[in-house]
Amino acid sequence: MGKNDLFKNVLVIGMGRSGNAAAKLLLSADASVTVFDGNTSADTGAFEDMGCKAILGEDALSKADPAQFSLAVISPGVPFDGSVATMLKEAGVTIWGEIELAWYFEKGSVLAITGTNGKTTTTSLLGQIAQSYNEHTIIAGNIGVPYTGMVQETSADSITVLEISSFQLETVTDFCPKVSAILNITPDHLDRHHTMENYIKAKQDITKRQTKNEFCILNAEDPYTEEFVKTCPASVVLFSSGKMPKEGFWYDNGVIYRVSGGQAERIIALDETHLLGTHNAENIMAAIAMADAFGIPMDVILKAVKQFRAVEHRIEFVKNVNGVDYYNDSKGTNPDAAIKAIQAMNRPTWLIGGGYDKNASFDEWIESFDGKVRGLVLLGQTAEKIRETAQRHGFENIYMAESLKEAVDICSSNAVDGEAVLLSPACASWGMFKNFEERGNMFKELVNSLKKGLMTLG
Ligand code: UMA
Repeated sequence: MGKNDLFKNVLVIGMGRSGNAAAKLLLSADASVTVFDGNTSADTGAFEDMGCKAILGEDALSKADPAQFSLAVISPGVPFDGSVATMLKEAGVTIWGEIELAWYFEKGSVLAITGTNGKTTTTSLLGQIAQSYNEHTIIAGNIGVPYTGMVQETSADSITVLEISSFQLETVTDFCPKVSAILNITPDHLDRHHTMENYIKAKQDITKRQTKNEFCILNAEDPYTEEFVKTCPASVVLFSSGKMPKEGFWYDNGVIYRVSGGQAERIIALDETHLLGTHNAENIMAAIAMADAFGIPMDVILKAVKQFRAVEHRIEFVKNVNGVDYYNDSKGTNPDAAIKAIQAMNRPTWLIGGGYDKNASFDEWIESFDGKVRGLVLLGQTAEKIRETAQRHGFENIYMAESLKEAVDICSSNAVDGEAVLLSPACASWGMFKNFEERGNMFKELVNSLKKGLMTLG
């Protein structure tokens, strides 16, 4: 089907950030656009003002004859095996995700990052490196800036640095980055992908169209990405924070090396950067490896790495109140990310956790407390499940909170000089907040309103 036919009558599924940007892009390509949302009370105003038709609710969609659509563009949060996608597939409608739609319009080079954790830090860091090399750099994707909203700014000489989630990778077909990276794979989003195999497959699909002319950066210490080395269609570059790889990048004892022909050459020490922890050394190696594979000179790369600062909502220091350090790790949306945050704490810590249930297991998270967590304050859908897990592991100092405000109050009235309070929920924010940013911003507001020498009052 040619572009004109494909874009004749497009259905955009989901009226969030992704759907909004996709609709605008399609309209600018003279498509006729209908937007759909499963929420029957979604606000259609902004879309209708743009010139889109709107359909709310699945009943209305089935009555609107789904077969009329030449293409559907599905938002990442809408399951690809859910009832709406199934209805469209059965009606013979081609379904693209926002990445595939944007790719259709891409004119420059794409560097794309996926993985369970570290995506946002690595994307931001690589974005900063690329920007220092080529001003015409765009940073987009799951990071919160829809790729479809930025792609029209691309040109033959531009670089697009993308953070891509497993949700977005479920729907890629032709998308082909020049350099990709899979940082790590640990259980996450199993409510959506159902099995670990499906989740791993989605992550690996970042390389679906790559050949040996393109590169894929893989973590040699992660069993799933290490296994993928054998079948990855792209030229692989490894990084490792354990055993030295024969070729690639290696982190050992505070120093990052470049390894070539079995010879390690020191390139930078972690304490020359503003980032902390082994997980960040891995993110730095991945960003350096990607930039290097793309052809950015090492001196340019290292200068940008030294300047880079941690991203918002990721073990972000908020404030010291009455001798207590408050950290916002709202982006710790799965147990593995939350474990990294606990490991990074160097004081006894009051931990705020819990949120949306993604069918995760919390055992390893609780085990990682390792005497460091003084009290656990739980909220959200998973609170009871986490409490049961913690008690099973013999952790008893647990408080239940109805709201984030109550959780902060419990922590501020218990934590003493020399301790820390960490919001690192190990769960998504959905259900109580729009997204992790809203949760993190509210935490920061609550912390910033704590008074020195006083507790907050209900
Ligand atoms: N909706 C339905 N049916 C459903 C589910 C949702 O109609 O079954 C509707 C909702 O009513 C809502 C709209 O879809 O109106 C929301 O769409 P969305 O959930 O795709 O959210 P967007 O605002 O479009 O944001 C999406 C990504 N969200 C998700 O993947 C859940 C954002 O990633 C991304 O930044 C943005 O596109 C731009 O690309 C956020 C995220 O939480 C940060 N990602 C997950 C993560 O990082 O763990 C994967």
